[in-house]
Amino acid sequence: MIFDRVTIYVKAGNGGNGCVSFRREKYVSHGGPDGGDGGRGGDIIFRVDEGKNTLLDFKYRRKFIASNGEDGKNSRFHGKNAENLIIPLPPGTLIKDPKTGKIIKDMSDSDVASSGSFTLLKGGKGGFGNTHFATPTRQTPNFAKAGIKGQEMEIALELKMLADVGLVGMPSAGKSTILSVLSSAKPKIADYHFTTLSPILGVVEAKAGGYVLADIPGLIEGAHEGLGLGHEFLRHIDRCRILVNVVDASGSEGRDPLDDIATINNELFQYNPELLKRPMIIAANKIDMMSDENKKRLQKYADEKNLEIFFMCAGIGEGVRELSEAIAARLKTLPPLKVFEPELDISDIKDELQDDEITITVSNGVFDVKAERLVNVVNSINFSDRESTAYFQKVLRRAGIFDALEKKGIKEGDTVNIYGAEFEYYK
Ligand SMILES: Nc1nc2c(ncn2[C@@H]2O[C@H](COP(=O)(O)OP(=O)(O)OP(=O)(O)O)[C@@H](O)[C@H]2O)c(=O)[nH]1
Ligand SMILES: [Mg+2]
Repeated sequence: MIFDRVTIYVKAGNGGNGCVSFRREKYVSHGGPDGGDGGRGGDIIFRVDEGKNTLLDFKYRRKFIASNGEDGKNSRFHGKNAENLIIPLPPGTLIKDPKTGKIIKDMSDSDVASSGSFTLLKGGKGGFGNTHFATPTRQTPNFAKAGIKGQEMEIALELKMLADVGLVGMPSAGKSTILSVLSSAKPKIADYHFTTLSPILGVVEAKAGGYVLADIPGLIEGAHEGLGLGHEFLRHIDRCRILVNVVDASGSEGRDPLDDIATINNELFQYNPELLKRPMIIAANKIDMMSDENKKRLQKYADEKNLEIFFMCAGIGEGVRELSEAIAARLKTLPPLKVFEPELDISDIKDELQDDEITITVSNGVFDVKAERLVNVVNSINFSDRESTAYFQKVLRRAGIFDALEKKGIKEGDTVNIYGAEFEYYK
């Protein structure tokens, strides 16, 4: 079974911490601060790999965590920036928000085509070393900044193949046979239903131009309710510019070809009403066993609906090229493959990730503060150093923590706990 939808977890690397250090030189009793900055964390980057056609790589690996930047070192040595994590995706993959199903990025858009990749998450910046905190009045800054934590999120990947033309029809209508005549693809062909279990692409060279043809597993009435193989595979014709409705014109299985066409149209409609607006061509197959009556009825139907119809015996390749030339000629008049517009701005999601809430719970007279953004700060503070704690106070004030505490009714002398750092509250 094709593996074409998956949810994965990605996290950009954390920035390295800034370093606290002081120059130690012979004959210099009090060297200045020389702690270097932390390195940048790795980005999460997606790249299209033309050689892939499923999301199978993600079957057993669902977590992708970019490396962290290196911590700064003494002598002003900057910590090394981390390598970016590059994740290859098959062409035609959509990146979506798993919660809303909204599209964040279509990896087949012109943006990705020109730059070759899409950066989803930026690695965290490295923290400043204590060198940055020296001022004329603060000559021995005993603190440095921690690196910024890399952002993390879950994303859904969904493959929508890049096929110009999709073959749809009932099982055993001859879809795979047509693909095998027109391209070098080797789909399985047999006289039982659901021979084809996953969509197959073939490249077709016609005189009027080349195109990509997709063979989709057979649909039956009720496919949209999960009958047969279901209609899940129709996802792969979402981008198609032409649909070919392949029908067993002989009615060899006891069904009526016109009913079959209607059934397929209805299943397409159930999946996505938009699909019925796509240009459609009828491929009436198995004419070696077709009655004149059926030929007339099919021709009449096509005329009435203003559809092109091609009669063929795909089993021996007869009439298939004519269909192919008509497809190629028609494609020339149609707009290019559908590209999906983003429905969700990734920077909005990132803001949401950053703009975490401040929660304050009071128990036994202790005000417990939780806010994701403070974790980094708490880790970077040297609580035995007066200037470092003064800096901490400043950050808390700026982040609105003090205001939030006041609202909760804090009084001077009460105890505040922020991720294990405890202190008494004074204005
Ligand atoms: N008599 C006749 N049989 C044909 C013709 N074309 C294909 N067949 C046979 O019809 C059967 C089904 O063909 P496939 O190409 O596997 O049909 P499919 O539409 O891909 O079927 P699924 O993959 O099950 O949906 C096979 O046994 C073919 O040999 C034809 O023109 N005439
Ligand atoms: Mg088939």
